[in-house]
Amino acid sequence: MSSSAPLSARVERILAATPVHDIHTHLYDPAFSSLLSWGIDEQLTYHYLVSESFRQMDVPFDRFWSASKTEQADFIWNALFVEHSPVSEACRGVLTTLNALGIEPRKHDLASLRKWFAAWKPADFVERVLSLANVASVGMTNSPFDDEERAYWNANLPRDARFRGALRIDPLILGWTEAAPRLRRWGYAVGNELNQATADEVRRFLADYTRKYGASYCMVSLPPTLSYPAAGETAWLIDHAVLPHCRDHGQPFALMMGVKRAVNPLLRMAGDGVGRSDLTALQNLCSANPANRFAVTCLARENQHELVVLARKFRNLHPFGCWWFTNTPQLIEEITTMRLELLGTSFTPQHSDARVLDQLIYKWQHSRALIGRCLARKYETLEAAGWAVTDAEIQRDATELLGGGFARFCGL
Ligand code: FIX
Ligand code: ZN
Repeated sequence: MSSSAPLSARVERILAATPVHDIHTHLYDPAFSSLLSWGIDEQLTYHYLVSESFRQMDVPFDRFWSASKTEQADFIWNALFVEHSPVSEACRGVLTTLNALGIEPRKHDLASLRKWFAAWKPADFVERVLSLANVASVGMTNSPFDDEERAYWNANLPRDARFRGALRIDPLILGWTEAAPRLRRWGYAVGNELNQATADEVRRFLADYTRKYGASYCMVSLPPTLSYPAAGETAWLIDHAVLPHCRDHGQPFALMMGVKRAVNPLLRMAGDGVGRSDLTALQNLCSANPANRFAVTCLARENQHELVVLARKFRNLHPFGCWWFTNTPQLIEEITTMRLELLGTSFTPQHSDARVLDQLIYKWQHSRALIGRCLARKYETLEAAGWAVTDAEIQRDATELLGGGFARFCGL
């Protein structure tokens, strides 16, 4: 396609051809076999679909949770695809994924879809998905507090370098009372009191797991009630352990702000909600710790504008992603356009948050198209002002937005 082709087509083509470095997912290196989810039943029982399905079926919670995964997938397929039109973003995602895999979903029932997936060898399926999604690397979520995952790390399996480590520390800084005895069991001499000796041991723990994971950043998800500075364990641990650790290791601290865990526990993992954060806490973090870098995504739509304005003020702040309830076409367009208009290209528009390997296909197909549309509209306004963008410039920007900018922010 020549540079005389319509701008929107050039942008679409370049974005589609640019490999993405997906900075945050819940996927695992294929060597961690029992932890890597894929296939139609996993897609259908994704927690986004679980919460939607309960609105459309009257299956009691206990009945659903005591069912096998196959039966749960049957319930969800019937409720969301057979008895109602699958217009939600998460439902549409299943169809985009199947379609890209060459399957016409209306010509199949679940039994034949299961057969189709069962014919794949996991390693081949990984290659197929990464290639269809044009994903170059996958940021994992690695938690030292996950026993099943820890066992894999301790087994020192040969690693696939495309699956990149990220140190996840929610239980450490949000649940110190339960975390401290676990650290002690693992050989870190943390006391009950928060003092320098305990901080040093927490830092040793963070350093050990950073090395084990080859982590390029350290991450936490936070409730909307976070305040900083503040009395209490969370702010103390951030100040005395996490931020010094990040400075020592040249790592950003990634914050996912605004999740209200277990708003409805009957929904289990699908039961988390959203709340508006007070971003004064983030402003204080950025301004009090200029030698630290913060990569931040906010779950509440109401926090998006303030996040972008803060990023204009603090160059140690890098907004990323349209997370979870904001990963919908309308909000991606709104948020990405706002970020482009206030930050240029100095942010990372999207991460997939995929939990099922197959989802990389739809999450990136949908997001690439939307990011491309927002970008093309901006370039059109530049052309109107006499600044015609070249393909090389579009390529530079696409590389930056699809992970290049974040890699630099991480010091890679
Ligand atoms: O905290 C997180 O990393 C969230 O992304 C998850 O907790 C959440 O369940 C999710 O998958 C959202 O997309
Ligand atoms: Zn996540």
